[in-house]
Amino acid sequence: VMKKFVPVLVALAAAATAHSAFAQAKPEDAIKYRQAAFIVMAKHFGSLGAMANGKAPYDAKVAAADADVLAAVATLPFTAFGPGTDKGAIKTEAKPEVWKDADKFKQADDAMQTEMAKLIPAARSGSLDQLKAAFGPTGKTCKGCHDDFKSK
Ligand code: ASC
Repeated sequence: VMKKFVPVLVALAAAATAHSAFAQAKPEDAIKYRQAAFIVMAKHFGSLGAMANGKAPYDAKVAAADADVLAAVATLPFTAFGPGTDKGAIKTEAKPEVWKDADKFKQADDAMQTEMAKLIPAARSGSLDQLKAAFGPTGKTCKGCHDDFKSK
């Protein structure tokens, strides 16, 4: 009887692993990937912040280019915090709470996505006032997640 179900189980397992880009990778591959995404995000988020805070001259083209990068890259790190990626051959600053409080971690990512969904059009709008209005709330979601889930 069990034999009959083996092919089904194999198919289900294949479907489940195909879901995550990192299912068959080493933990450090996922760690490197998410760190790389955060480095790129910090660069372009920082560029928007410098303009929003008057530390760099406002340049609508630069702001729009930053927005384009963030629109793609900000969606990526969450996918690389899968099970088993809490440690690996390279150091991670992710706290165990990422996996222990997985629902809360997902909420933290959702909060960032919600604010990014406002920041991105604001940064593309050509209006410094719109950029200023959207920047702070997005930065709060970065900080909120770091406070709970990133070791110092
Ligand atoms: C940045 C950056 C972060 C956030 C965070 C906001 O520019 O690199 O991680 O803002 O500092 O508090």
